[in-house]
Amino acid sequence: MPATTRIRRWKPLALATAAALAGLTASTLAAPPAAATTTAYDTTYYKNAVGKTGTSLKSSLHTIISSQTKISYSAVWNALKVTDQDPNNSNNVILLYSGVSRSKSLNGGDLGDWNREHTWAKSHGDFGEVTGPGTDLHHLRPADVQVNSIRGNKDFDNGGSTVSGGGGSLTDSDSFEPRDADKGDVARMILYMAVRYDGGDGFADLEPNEKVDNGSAPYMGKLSVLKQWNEQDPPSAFEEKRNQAIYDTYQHNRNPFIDHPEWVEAIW
Ligand SMILES: [Ca+2]
Ligand SMILES: [Ca+2]
Repeated sequence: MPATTRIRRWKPLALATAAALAGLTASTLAAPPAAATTTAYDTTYYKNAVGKTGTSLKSSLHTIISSQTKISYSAVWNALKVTDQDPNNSNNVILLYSGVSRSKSLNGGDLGDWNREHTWAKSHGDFGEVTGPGTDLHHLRPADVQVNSIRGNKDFDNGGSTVSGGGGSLTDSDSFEPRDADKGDVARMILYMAVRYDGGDGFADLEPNEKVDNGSAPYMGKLSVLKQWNEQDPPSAFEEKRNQAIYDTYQHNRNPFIDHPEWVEAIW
């Protein structure tokens, strides 16, 4: 499989500089759209989606990514040991929210263990742990048992007090803010779930909204904050590698927002 190559077609800064040299003022320039990216999959996997926007893009992506292999909840343990392996220590996984590197063998439910975090909280739409959204690796990450418990089923938003052992993550009574390095990852996982699950397969239609008290409704907030986080924390090599591993080895589908983060703005 070819590695995903991210090529910026043009850079807003370079354009602004060129415009300044040409004697134009910045105010004469239209605000540039999020930089378009091209990937090795645009002429194959994403062929029917490229060039579309809005509900048409969302619908095309839903069809594309819904063709997938599904794995059981018990198989998720070993998959995460591969997808989330510490690039500097093959005995460990990197934990979401805290960024801690922890032994793969410490998977479990006790204090000091890591477990399987449903970034889209499984109670939001009540999909549980049966094969389906509850076992979809694109939003499952290893997390510290205690930090996972603090996050619980809260929606995502900015603000709160420091989460103990949370790597800089914050929380208050109704929301959770991941550490900066995980903000974009969380946004892209949530929005993947919204596109992938549209009410078929016997599961709820998952969608983002602007609330932080969604409870068991099949919604996750806050969309405006998730969009900011997607811009603020672009896809990292770690995130791209895990997307590739899920595609190559486990589910054979991709998270379009890791390949094309600008598609977040194109849809929402
Ligand atoms: Ca990140
Ligand atoms: Ca949906």
